Amino acid sequence: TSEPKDSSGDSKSGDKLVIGFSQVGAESEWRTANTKSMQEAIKAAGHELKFSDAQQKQENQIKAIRSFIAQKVDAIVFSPVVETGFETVLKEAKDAGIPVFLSDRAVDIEDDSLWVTFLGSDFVEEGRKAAKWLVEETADVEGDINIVELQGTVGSAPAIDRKEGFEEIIADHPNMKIVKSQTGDFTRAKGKEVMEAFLKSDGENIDVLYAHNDDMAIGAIQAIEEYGLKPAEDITIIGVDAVKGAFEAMAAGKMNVTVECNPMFGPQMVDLIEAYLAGEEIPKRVAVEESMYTMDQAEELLPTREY
Ligand code: GYE
Repeated sequence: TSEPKDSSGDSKSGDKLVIGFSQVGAESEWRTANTKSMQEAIKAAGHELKFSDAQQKQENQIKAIRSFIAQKVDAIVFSPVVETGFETVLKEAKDAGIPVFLSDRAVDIEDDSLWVTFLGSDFVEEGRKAAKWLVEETADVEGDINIVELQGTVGSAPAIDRKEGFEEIIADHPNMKIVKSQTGDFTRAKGKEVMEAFLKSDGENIDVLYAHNDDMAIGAIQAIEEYGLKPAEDITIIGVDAVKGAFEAMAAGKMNVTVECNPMFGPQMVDLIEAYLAGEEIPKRVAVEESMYTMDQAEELLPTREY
């Protein structure tokens, strides 16, 4: 446990916490930046981190959480790979009196007493932003706009929500159609592979790629070039995350836009954990702040990007 904070918000006590962090994996640039942010923030605050990489597998996360419970950690930070199926293990943590802080991704569980708070982005809003950009960009286009979609990990909060937000906006534009949609599991390799299949079946009729993250967009850009088309010209490329790789692709004229999803919330998470353990009231939902960036801003902003 930690002592109350002073008015500056800094922890007065040197109390060292043991924090278990069950991370999703290392599937994307976003994820590695998020891991680094969390590791650095926990270290800087003088706490001990027990880190577990689940390699995008739910069973690994369940094992990791059980091991954190057995080790009697002070708090668990948990980034659930998918939304469902964690009820039992979260109940075990609650019964052991160990608070769970949801990081980045939400769970779809009715009993919200199983976690303290959810700190992460609004993925539905990110999907809306992507679609709104496309609506504006294609305002003058007559006729159908054929969109292919690379979804994130099946059953994950960002894949479900980014699809929902995007579809909500294009629903008002009957000329916009998602003609193909498949998961690329948030990785470059899978993004490339699935885009190759999309191109092979109907390459000349694809107008837009909406990728649920930049890594898949970057993999797809490679597939488009190998197929003999020009990314960002022949096919409009929309990504999410705003990682460096996207800024590089935009600066090279190969990607049109990326919606920001900020992974650098390690310090915010540490603050929440300390505040909670000091007896403060914590909101059930804490949002991360973010924006969006287009090709024309890429060169100027690239050197300033933290991830
Ligand atoms: O967008 C993607 C990563 O959960 C917000 O997971 C995160 C997503 C992120 O693999 O790149």
